[in-house]
Amino acid sequence: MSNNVNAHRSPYDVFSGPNLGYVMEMYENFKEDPESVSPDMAEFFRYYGAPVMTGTTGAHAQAAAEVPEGDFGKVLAAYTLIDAIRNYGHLAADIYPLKDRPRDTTRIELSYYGLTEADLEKMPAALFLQEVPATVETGLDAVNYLKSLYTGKIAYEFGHVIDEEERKWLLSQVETKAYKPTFNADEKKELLERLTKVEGFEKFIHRTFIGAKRFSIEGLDTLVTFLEELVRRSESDAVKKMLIAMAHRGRLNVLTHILNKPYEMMFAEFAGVPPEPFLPEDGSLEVTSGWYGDVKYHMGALYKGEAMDRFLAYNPSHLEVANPVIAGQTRAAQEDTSQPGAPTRNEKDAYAIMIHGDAAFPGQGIVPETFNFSRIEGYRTGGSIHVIANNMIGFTTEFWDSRSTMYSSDPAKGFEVPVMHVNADDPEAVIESAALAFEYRQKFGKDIIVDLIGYRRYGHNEMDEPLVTNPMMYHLVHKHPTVRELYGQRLVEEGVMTAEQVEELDEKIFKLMQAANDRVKEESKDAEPHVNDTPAIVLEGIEPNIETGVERERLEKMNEELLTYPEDFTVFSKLGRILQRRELPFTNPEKGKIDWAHAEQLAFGSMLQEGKPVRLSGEDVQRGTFAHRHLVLNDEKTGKQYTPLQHISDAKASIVAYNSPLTEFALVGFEWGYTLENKKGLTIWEAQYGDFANMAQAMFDQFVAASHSKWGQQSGLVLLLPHAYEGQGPEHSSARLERFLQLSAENNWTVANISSAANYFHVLRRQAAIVGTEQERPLVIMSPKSLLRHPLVGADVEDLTKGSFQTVLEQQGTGQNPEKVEKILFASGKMAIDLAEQVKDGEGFDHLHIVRVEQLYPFPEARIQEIIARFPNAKKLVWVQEEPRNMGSYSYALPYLLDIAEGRTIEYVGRIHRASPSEGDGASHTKEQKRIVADALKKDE
Ligand SMILES: Cc1ncc(C[n+]2csc(CCOP(=O)(O)OP(=O)(O)O)c2C)c(N)n1
Repeated sequence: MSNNVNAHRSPYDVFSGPNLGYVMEMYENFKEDPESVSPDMAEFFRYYGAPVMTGTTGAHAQAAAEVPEGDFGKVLAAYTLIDAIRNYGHLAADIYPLKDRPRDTTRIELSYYGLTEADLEKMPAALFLQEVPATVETGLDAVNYLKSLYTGKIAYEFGHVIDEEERKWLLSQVETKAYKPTFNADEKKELLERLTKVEGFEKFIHRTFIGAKRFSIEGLDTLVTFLEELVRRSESDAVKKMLIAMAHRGRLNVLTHILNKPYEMMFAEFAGVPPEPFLPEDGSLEVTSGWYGDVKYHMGALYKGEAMDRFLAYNPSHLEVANPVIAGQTRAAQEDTSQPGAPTRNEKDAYAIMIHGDAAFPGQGIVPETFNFSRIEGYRTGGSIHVIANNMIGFTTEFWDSRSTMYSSDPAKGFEVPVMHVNADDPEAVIESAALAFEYRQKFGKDIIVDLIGYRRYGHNEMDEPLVTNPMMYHLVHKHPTVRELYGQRLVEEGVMTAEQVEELDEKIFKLMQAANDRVKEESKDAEPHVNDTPAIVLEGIEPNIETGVERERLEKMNEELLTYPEDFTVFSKLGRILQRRELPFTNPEKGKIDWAHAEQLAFGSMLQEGKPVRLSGEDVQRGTFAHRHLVLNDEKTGKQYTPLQHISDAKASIVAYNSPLTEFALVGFEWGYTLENKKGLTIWEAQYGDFANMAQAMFDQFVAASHSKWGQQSGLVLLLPHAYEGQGPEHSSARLERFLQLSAENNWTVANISSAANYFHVLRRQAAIVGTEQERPLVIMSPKSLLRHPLVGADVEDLTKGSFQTVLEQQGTGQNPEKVEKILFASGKMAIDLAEQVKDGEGFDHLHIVRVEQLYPFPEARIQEIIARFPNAKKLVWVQEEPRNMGSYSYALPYLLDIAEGRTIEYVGRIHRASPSEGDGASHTKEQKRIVADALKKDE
């Protein structure tokens, strides 16, 4: 049968001539008085609206001619029934392995529409199906045929897919049974063997490592079958990389059977001996691990297949958070960033598979956040395949306490994502659903969901007794045969295998596992447990003084190019004038300095010329929250965009800035994922205001701060978090610097609060220099607001042509008479500039010196020691900050100050302990800020 079923044509197509005239007359009557027509007809008109006069020729018209006069109401009812089967068949489908949910057939009963079998037998099947299978002759056959498709082991929900072409395609695939497996005996035996391995692996661990947590897949064994089918199809469709995000459940099985992590490695992990000796010698498997490590069901792997790579993302226990990470990583895998301009992309090269939990999917907000990326230019990946590993329970919580929707998948419907609910006990149906999901993704480049419905054979983990909390479900589970047993029985019934052969297969697989475990025991006899020392390279930190200056000629030429626009491009005139001032630092330095955004653009441009791409993403980043950046310009007349940095000469890499959706949590995850795959340049996330970074806290805790130590995953992600006390109230003041400092250890990242545009230029370039090297680590910048254009912050061209990032700067003007200095102030970022504004050239401030701590972590202890050694009479070290005492950097810096104080006293100047980061009104802020500056600068009596 062809794929040409016209599943959604208008029911009016079947009427022509006098029949159509009759229907129209009835419709007119209905409009005047709905009760003047029969109830079924009234419902039909309500549903389909006014009759339309299209499709009155060809097959339908001929078929219509065969409808006996006077049966219009019945035909209309039959149409409504057919439509209902397609739309509501899922309610009656056989998708629950435990059969503990009623199958609702109400809306697909003939009687519901006033129809009898005899009525339908009088109608030709061609009325309802364009391509009629040989066995289908009458309308009744057509109804039964469609019922068999829509109420079987796969239930389809396509009604919410608005795109007509897509919906037609989906229905036609179902109605032509396009992907129904037609396995021969050998293929069936092979499938049973694979299912036996999936089950055997879990059983073997259960018996051998008693009491070990493994978050068994059992009850959803065919999740592996599903992935196997995706692998098969992807490989034959020239996909280069498949990237999977999943949580704990079933992960070990997926690692083993999809990522090809050897049984020996898995058993070694359970036995607590090093798994590395069992890595395949052919180099096909890459498993990284940090020095501190993580539990085995959080570890990922990369399998480098001959045809395609398969990657399983490392994940923390936080459910669903790996989804945006894998989306970002997939995006990077699809992109080529090695050419000037914007990156180019091939969405067929790589795709993401996201495996969700049925409780987590509707419960976690990061799920819709990630779905929202799926069709947005800067974040799309051409469709992810989603699987809800639906075991009908979350920990001990049953579905009615987990969600307000009927299906776990329902929240995705707003994104028009087609949904299939599949009975996980039927491996062939599972394969069919995987095939349809893959082909849909490849054809339409959009997301699709398979809600794989099974059960959980044990408690949340294998030590839990689920009968305590979920007795009704578990009475059923305990009686329920396994997928392998069911499929084995089916093959016996079909005569493909004997019961003995099924049994032998089970024993064969058990022996396979046994042999693997024996090898582990034998070869690990003398193995030492892991030593958890931080590697020396990590402890060494970033090599000091990486030279990051750029020749003046290069900067000057680039600057000119950045201010040259295509002839047919009109920059908004006021902005054009503002940008033109960027000429001054080069032509008339007395009149203008290089401000923050200007320094940033010159840094970006220089990176592009060095082959280092830049991706900037965040809310309103093209212009910049504070209207400072203008990396992307908009033509005042046409609205066309122009990105000058995409057009500079000698560029060898791409640059792009995407205004992001109003999302933080998933977005940080996305950009983080991007950095794992693209190791060439800078990937930057900028928060609108730093306080919104709060929304992504779990990403910082679980990934950005800790991934190197846990999983051996390095990233050079840059976070720009506007932070400074400028009277904007409790939220828009603080990026919660203290949280980043609290997470700082083992050189896991750099945390900076910079007070000079030149130093910003150099830190960006230093960051670009370490990406992709062993020194790679994230960079967290408390970025400025009012400082963006502050004259004391601006740079001269010469500041960019030489030197390197300075972890510490000394305030010009102070400390000129070392003998006279009584106290040394330490401040960062805007606080340092507030002090600088007062001390000016230092006159009247001989009693103090100011040290700007530009890099807070790693704390530049040695540099600071060198500085304070120059001031023999300084008896006091004063930490000055804007934030309350329990926030900001004071608590973090205090132990370092104590270390270097050598008898000097340590003083704190800043806001007192507060529950909220800052006062709410501008006047109080100004007063408090003045008080802090005055306290810090005063000469002690
Ligand atoms: C964000 C988050 N909240 C809570 C938990 C604790 N937790 C672990 S598993 C689980 C139940 C998950 O249920 P479901 O999504 O159905 O997946 P299943 O474990 O049943 O496969 C919970 C609440 C967690 N891991 N992550």
